[in-house]
Amino acid sequence: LRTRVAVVGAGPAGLVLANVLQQAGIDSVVVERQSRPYVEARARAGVLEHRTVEILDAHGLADRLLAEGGRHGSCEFRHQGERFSVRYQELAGDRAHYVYPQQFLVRDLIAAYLSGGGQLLFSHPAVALDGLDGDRPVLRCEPDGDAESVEIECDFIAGCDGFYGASRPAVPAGRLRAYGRQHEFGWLAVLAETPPAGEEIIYALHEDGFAGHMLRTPSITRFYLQCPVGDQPENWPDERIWSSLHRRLGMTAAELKPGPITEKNVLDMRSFVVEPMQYGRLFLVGDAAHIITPAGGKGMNLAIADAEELATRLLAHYRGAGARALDGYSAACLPRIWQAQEFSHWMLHLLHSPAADQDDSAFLHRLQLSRLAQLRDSAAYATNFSDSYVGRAVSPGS
Ligand code: RFL
Repeated sequence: LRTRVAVVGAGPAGLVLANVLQQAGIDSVVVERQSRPYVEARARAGVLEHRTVEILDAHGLADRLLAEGGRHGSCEFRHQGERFSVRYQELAGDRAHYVYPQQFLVRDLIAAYLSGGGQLLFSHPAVALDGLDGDRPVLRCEPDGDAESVEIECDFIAGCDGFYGASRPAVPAGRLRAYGRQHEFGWLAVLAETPPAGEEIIYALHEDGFAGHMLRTPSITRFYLQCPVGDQPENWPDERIWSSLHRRLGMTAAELKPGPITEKNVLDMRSFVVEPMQYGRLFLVGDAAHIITPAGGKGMNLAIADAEELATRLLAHYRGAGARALDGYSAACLPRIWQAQEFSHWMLHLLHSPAADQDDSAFLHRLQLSRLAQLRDSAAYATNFSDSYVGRAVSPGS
């Protein structure tokens, strides 16, 4: 096969990139390790920033999301019986979040790409990326089953294959610098068939640990429960999950009705960034280049922002702007990524109860309570939070 841009991975990053290129008449082939039903059912994120929706809408990719997604502009914090809301939409100049499950967006992006004539090879894991420092890189896939391997010769490879993909490891040792942190607590992520208990995302600080109530759809809710590092989902039978949620969120079973739990995973609470996000003709996009904890809901938004940045630069390159357009990709993305990392880290330490066996746990807990009080009492603090939480206002392409 031959194409101009080979895209590895059909997650939000790869699919936004492929759609934007296609609309500009630049051909691409997307290869995806998993099957179509699998990626269309993989429930992960659900919070889209204002700017992300602007990017999608500018490319005609937001119709369903705008019709079906909920618009949300305030969130609630709880601690020891006290509750207060931060109206971030008001504080951030009418920017709001849209709540729309990631798998729905992936489904919409796949449909748009295929209906435009795009080539998307499911169940085709990339296994080798060669010639990245030359003019004609080659991507090799080994399809599931007995099918023969596929080679795609291209101008550029976009590595949009997530943290555990094949792209980043294809860069020779010593060419990328990695910055990372493994956090000292875990999160049990739960997906349940129960309506949300109210219209706001709720962050509850509790001596047993943080609990989060996240919106997804009118009948499905995501919850997070802080747990020790290395904890296992088997330690969390459904009854324990519901009783912990009720206790930490300060809700009765009538307010938050237990329903079937469809997923429980202990998340790897890790932050990670590589610099630069390019090696030769390979560009790393989204989770392939950086991961962020779910605190603050930034991962999918960063992935889509990277994809848009790369698409804009590839377009400029094919319109004759020369190599400089592409060379600036990494430097253009990294400030936004570090800003999101800093926010997510701050949020993590706002939400988490320090482990009781930590020497300085009482001190850290006082800091946590001070952050919460400032968020409640200081308009300037809450405005700064809102600006970061809902994402900066930048028009697509600027
Ligand atoms: P993805 O979505 O992981 O897509 C990568 C795709 O690449 C495929 N792949 C390969 N394909 C071909 N060959 C190979 N060798 C391959 N290796 C992998 C994979 O099958 C997959 O289809 O990365 P992308 O596009 O960069 O998007 C990133 C987002 O998915 C991620 O940042 C978010 O889901 C993170 N995240 C959240 N982000 C938010 O913005 N808001 C949220 O509220 C939020 N909640 C979450 C989250 C992530 C979670 N988990 C489980 C990781 C909640 C959870 C529970």
